[in-house]
Amino acid sequence: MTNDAPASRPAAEPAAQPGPAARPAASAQHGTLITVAPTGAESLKSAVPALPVTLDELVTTGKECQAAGAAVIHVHIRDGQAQPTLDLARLTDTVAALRESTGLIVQLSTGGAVTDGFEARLAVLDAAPDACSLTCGTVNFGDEVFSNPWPFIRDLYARTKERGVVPEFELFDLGQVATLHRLLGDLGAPHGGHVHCDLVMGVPGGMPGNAATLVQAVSALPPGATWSATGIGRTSLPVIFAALSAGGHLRVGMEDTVSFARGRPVTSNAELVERAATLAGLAQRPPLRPDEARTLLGVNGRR
Ligand code: KMH
Ligand code: ZN
Repeated sequence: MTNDAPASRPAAEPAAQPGPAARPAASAQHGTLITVAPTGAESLKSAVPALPVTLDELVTTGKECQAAGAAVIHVHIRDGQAQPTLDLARLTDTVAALRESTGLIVQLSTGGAVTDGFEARLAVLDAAPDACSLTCGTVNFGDEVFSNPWPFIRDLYARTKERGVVPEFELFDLGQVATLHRLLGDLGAPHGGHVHCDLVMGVPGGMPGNAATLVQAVSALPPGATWSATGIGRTSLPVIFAALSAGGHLRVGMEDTVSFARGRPVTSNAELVERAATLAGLAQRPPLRPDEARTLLGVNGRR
């Protein structure tokens, strides 16, 4: 989902930074995991021409974003008419193509679009991604409802464990943090043994995207969990700064914001990743490479 334009002015031209491949390995504690969410299910290609919707566009975006500092790609796909789809053959081809052309951890969305049914969302795991998103509760989503009842959450989590797919727990509000505790209490640790969460902030209907809320949410997470945060629309930059200062990781991309600055549309996902990587570097926590991210998240090596 994207919302409004960010409230910030354009960032100053950043100083040149060595790319992630050019620097020595960072320890996970001292690096920043950057996830790119390039497409989402909400924006129309006709309204956002820079949105990657074809497989070629997605692969090109993945390569550019890896070069800019991303280690994980959160994937929604589109059909031949650029509409959101969970078509299994397309998902399987997408996983293969991203693996072929990038080193990114491939995380498929199990959220899909608000119109997708539970069976199709569960079947996403049949495409055998490295990782998947797993939202821990139902949330109002603008004028829609993003439905995630407890039995579905539980079934999806059980299936990630059976299939050896590493879940990322998407948390849109504090009640969902409580559900995450319930899930781990009932079914135990995820595949890979490590709990990683993503705070999705600023959705109209979810928790607001500001520093005070972020600190509260982080304090409620399970001990030992790592977390990233993403701010929707105009909350993108405040959430990046709050997450970096609180020791968190980052998710950016056109799924979450289509404005780079007030009145200035995003021209590519890579420029959002570049900005996040620059800010992470300034915070002395440079981007983690994909191999470092695999270690952090407990994701298997390349399949
Ligand atoms: N498109 C939203 C309804 C996810 O990817 O897991 C759900 C979403 C979350 O984007
Ligand atoms: Zn998503």
